[in-house]
Amino acid sequence: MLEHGPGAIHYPRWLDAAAQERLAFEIAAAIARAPLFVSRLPKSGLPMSVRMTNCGPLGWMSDKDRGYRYEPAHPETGTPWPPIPSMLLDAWAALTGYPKPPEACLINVYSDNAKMGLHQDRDESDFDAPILSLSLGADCRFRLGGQKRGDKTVAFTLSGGDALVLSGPARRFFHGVDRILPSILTPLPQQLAGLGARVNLTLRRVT
Ligand code: MD5
Ligand code: FE
Repeated sequence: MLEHGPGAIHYPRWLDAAAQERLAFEIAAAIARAPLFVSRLPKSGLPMSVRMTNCGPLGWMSDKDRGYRYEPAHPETGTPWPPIPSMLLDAWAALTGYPKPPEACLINVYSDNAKMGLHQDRDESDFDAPILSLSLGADCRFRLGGQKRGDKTVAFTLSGGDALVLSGPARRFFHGVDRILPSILTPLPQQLAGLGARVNLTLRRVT
């Protein structure tokens, strides 16, 4: 357990190899029901480099005209998002201790060259609930800043099986993924192989 900043707690290898495979199986089933799609930045319409989908009552997405938001259904199929797998609900309870269950689980799929620029998560009404991030597959260089864009940042590696809990001040910290690291040692479990190099699951309260 490592604290990278106030309220940013990193649990390296929180999921063992067998648990990573069970989770990969559940996520592959969710992707089969809710296909990966590409979100676009507001106004510019530029595509994000990650592909994504969601499970849970609400899912995060963005498009050119209406921007960042949560929606109850898939933007292309119009079907409600599939349920959050029980092992993720269990992980949320065990790691956050938060009394209410997560409402959204964003599934981000990174190819070798995908990244995510420094940003704050602020499309939720509930800023007091923690966020839980779980990673599968390739390592990434993760960057964590402070509550203001100009604050100093630290970088560390997130690996497959790692959990990161953001609560208190860290809930509002700027963060991003600088790059995916060579994945020879930690390929995605075979249930997800072929889709990309790294998968991140972000569980959140929204309302
Ligand atoms: C990822 N996803 O690795 C990350 C994991 C996103 C996103 O950032 O918005 O889809 S979520 C990590 C996170 C959330 C909120 C606060 C902090 C990290 N933090 O203070 O480090 O795909
Ligand atoms: Fe984020």
